[in-house]
Amino acid sequence: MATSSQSEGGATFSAERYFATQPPPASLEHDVARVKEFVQRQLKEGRKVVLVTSGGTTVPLELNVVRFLDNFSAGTRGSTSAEYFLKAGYAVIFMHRQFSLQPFSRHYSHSTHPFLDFLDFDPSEDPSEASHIVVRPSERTQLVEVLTTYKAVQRAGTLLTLTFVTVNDYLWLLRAVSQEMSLLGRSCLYYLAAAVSDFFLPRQKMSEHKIQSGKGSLHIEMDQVPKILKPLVQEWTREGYIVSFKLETDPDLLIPKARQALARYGHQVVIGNDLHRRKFEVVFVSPKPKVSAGASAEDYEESWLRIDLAQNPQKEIEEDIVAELVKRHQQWIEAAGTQSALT
Ligand code: PAZ
Repeated sequence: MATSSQSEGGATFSAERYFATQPPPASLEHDVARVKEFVQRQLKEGRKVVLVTSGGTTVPLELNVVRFLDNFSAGTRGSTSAEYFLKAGYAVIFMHRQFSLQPFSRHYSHSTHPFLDFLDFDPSEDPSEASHIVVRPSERTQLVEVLTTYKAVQRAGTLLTLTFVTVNDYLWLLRAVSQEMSLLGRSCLYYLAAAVSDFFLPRQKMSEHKIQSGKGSLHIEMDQVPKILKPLVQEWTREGYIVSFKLETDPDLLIPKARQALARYGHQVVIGNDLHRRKFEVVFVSPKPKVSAGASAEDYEESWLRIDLAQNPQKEIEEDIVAELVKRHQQWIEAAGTQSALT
């Protein structure tokens, strides 16, 4: 949401100040109880757990909200990746924007593949009296595959879904979930693919009622959302393997911004993606082994991941992203084991 007329200054909230002044969402306690139970079960069953965040956050402009700013994400990256993590044996906490794409049901999105289009009346019956509805033959193979995995995941209890709408819901939920997940130590992975607003309107500055027109142009000054990766890495989940995403529209900014994030927050990987190339190209940026605080550009390494959609239009880049992260996460767990054996 940065604009070319952005001014310097304006309030920057620290995470502490943010949580001391902005109210938690009403559903937080209930969500935390579900996460606690889920984490305990996965601990008992010895599974790794990944938190996938997905979809965009809104920034309401009024307390009785009529208008809001939004972020573009459809939730494709997050929902697709969640399926590949489940396939790789992870339990998944899928924290997503309400009504954005979800694992499994994403294959039947109302806009690209509406479910009414793959159902038919039984051809042997009169449609006006039909008692059976059938799936069109051309849709059956995919439906059986999706349904089989979906049912298996339900039986195994390895998918927990949480929803957010506003950036405030997102921040409170992320803090609470990461604090619960910290019990898992190095077995937890964070895959932060949601498109989160950088700016917000504090509750104290919001108009109670719908902003009225008729008084000329509207000027809104927003404050900066706290840089939440900092407390996430340094306080809430010190042992988690943290992967953040960086979206840019200027390709020249992608790698410098990814390195800057790693230098600032000290987490494990930034995956950079360009808005228009994100379905077939991403870049993994990570510290070279043994980089300490105050690192310079030479201390980071990049590896590009590309797929050829012309050759294979069904291929999903998330399959390769997840495979690479599963490998890196395992190496990181093993490296910690080696370090503690050496000390
Ligand atoms: O949800 P989607 O598939 O349409 O988009 C995914 C994405 C571009 C939002 C994600 O890959 C990403 O980069 N998230 C972080 C965005 C950011 O820089 O805040």
